[in-house]
Amino acid sequence: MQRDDLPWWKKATGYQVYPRSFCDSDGDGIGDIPGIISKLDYLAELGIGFIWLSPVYRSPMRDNGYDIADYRDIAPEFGTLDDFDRLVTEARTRDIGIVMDLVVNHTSNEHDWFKKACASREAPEHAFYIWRDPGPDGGPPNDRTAIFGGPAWHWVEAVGQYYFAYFSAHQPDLDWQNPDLRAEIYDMMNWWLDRGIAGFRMDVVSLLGKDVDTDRLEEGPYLHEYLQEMHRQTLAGRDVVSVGESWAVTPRTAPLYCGRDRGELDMVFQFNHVGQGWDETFGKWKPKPFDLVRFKRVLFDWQRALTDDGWNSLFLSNHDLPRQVSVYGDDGRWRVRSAKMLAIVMHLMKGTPFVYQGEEIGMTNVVFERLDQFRDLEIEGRYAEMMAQGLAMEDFLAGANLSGRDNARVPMQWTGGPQAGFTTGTPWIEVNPNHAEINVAADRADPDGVSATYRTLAGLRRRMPVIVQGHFAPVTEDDPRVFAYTRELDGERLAVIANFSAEAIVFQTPDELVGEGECLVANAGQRTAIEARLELAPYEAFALRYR
Ligand code: TEU
Repeated sequence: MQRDDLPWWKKATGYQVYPRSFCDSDGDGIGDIPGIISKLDYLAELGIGFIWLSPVYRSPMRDNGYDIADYRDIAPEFGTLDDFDRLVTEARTRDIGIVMDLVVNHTSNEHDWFKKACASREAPEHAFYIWRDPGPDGGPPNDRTAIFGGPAWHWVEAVGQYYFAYFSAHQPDLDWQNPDLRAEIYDMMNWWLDRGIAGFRMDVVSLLGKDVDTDRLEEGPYLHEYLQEMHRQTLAGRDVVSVGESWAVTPRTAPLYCGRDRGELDMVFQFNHVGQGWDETFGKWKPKPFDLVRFKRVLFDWQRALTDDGWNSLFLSNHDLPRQVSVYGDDGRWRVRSAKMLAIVMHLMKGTPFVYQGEEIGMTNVVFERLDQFRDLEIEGRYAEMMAQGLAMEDFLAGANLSGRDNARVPMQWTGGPQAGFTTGTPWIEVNPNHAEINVAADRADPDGVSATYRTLAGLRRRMPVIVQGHFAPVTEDDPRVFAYTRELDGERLAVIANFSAEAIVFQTPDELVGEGECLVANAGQRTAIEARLELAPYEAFALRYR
């Protein structure tokens, strides 16, 4: 049975563009919108259905655009509103939607609202932000610290109050409890939706319902009331997609955001599968050795939680995370094969897959040897903290190289030529020297390149309802080396099997998987049967449709 009533974003593969690092058209060393337009044919060939565009709004770029100074204008280094409209139109002609990044937990401290808010308590904009009087000792209202280091409260002499900024002092939090502020945001969202965008990715969405007085920040008391209101006033009745980013959401709370009858969002970006690899004390700066059983447990729990209601997003990479082949695969000898394996395993689960720029050619982490090579404000904040704790420079650099956000932010590697073909000028952050070997031109020239597998996967998803809709069933959850599952819809059945290790192994196949069929995708040779005693090559992965 064909199921053509499915929303387009369930059949589509998403692709995240980080504009600053994607393609520079004018030689200033910073990627821009005309650069993105020039690569639309490349993205269309890859078979993607929509682009999630990291912020392109006017911004002082302290956090590369996640600090917005004007919600209704484009950063001059990225282009103009006309360029943006052209991007939307040009993408549409290729059946690609443009999904904007909605960053409304905070603005930049250079937003006009905030400047007015700091000038006078009487200004209406003052009430757009979170202000509190000093605590009893004259200091900040409480000792909350900011995500990027230092205190979360900052004193403004002119109004004699502290403002709350959960990320950095340059990113003051908006007061969502103020209905006038919420109305401004909805109005702005409609302004973009009316320009023809395909939806929103919503930055740190689970912080919007916070109550700073009781220190309930994540998934706070007002969250779902606001998301429902937002939906009614902006998204309802439009054929767009909405994805809420949350570091706090769990399989238990996810249905509250994306359950069918909730009237909130279509799906969430969750990070449980990322966080399972972090140290209890040092977090991402000291990751644990990869543990497949732990990793599968989280992903399978999410598959189970949203089996009948809600929808999963499927991803391992974004602009905040290190490169997936370096974390979960092998970025040396088995780079190409393990990059394909990760794609096969992720894209064939139930949900909408997201590819982060460069992932489709197996781009790896970069190695920086000096502090001044990093650009991320998180590294800056973290460095100050670590030095205060007496950490050795080399230990700091090791953590930053392993987990720092700049890994994902070095320029897209288009060619093996100067500056990886990203710019004719000096890039704002150094290119990875391995672009000589790892680049789009080389990968595409190779029929066995990584991007060929991504193209195949996107095509399969468009064609095969079982990939979109099929029931998901995990197999051998406790096996420390094999990742396997089945999908089933209306009598059609698929198996996906992957060896997450650098050794050739023999998998004692559970009876339910033994059978013959057609190979849909593979990274180490075609397979037309799954035997009881299955020999798997290092990092081998494949999907088989049973006869
Ligand atoms: O990220 C949310 C967030 O919490 C991350 O900053 C995360 O904590 C961090 O990467 C872990 O090291 C979103 C954006 O994706 C990120 O780029 C922004 O910096 C952040 O919000 C603030 O807008």
